Amino acid sequence: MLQLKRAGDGPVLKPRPEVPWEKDTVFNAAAIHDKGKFHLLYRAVAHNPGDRNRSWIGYAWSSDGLHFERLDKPVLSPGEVPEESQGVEDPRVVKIGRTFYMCYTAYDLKRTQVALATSSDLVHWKRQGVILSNTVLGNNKDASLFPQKIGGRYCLMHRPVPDIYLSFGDDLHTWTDHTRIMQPEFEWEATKIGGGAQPIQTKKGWLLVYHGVDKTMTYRLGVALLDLDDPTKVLKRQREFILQPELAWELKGDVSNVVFTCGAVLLGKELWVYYGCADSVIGVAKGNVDDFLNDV
Ligand code: BMA
Repeated sequence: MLQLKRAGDGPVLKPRPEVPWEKDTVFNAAAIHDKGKFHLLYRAVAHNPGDRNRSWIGYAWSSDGLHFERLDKPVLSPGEVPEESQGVEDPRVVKIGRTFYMCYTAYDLKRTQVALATSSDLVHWKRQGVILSNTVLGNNKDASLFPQKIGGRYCLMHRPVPDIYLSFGDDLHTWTDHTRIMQPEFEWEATKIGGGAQPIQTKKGWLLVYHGVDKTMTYRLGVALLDLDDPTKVLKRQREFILQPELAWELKGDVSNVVFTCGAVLLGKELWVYYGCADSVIGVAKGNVDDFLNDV
């Protein structure tokens, strides 16, 4: 059974009071390991008068995965297009070829839609627009591309409430074969589930760290394995969650009782899961993937 253990002696990223757009909270970060470094694209909220919880996306990097440097300016800001008037939220990043693809939630107070931006350096991002609108399956979020094409097509994970879906596309704008792959099953995910970290390739399948929300709105993390060639097939799903809110800053914050991931890194057997704590700070917890994959 896989259980994550917290690494470091506290949050790895906290808000910077002197930086206007991230002065109150940082959370829900995409994570990717590239060219020997850990990279985070994280969500930040500033409770400035008039901002009403608007979200920005910032960029941080680290050699050891625990101590991060970051830019002073956000890499993506709300309000540049109408669909994002109220925020750019919960990024998830994969690299296909030489390009980084960031799916994020475009929020305009009425709709949450899946948007995409691309980059060659993780700093400069080019908006590709909304790629899965609310007209397809209703409000949608928690999206990530798979880090490679499958059967010659792009594969997109997303979450129209309350289930996790996959869709397929020849390009990044037209999605077909919408397939529900996971529904809430266990008590700790009774209200809804959603994609968490970007799907991570292992020899045994695509590893999916996802979140589950119980009846009391506590967010926990779980793990599943999808077939490499046909990821609509769930090969295994662990009954027990792998992380739940326990520390002071996970139990209390902007939204209390939340651990929520948008990104993980697999180094050898060691899985590093970056997670937002109570929508306020970012932590990291690790586990050995063999604890989950051994009997597959
Ligand atoms: C979800 C998402 C996350 C957030 C979580 C808990 O719906 O919007 O960004 O961390 O709620 O507030």
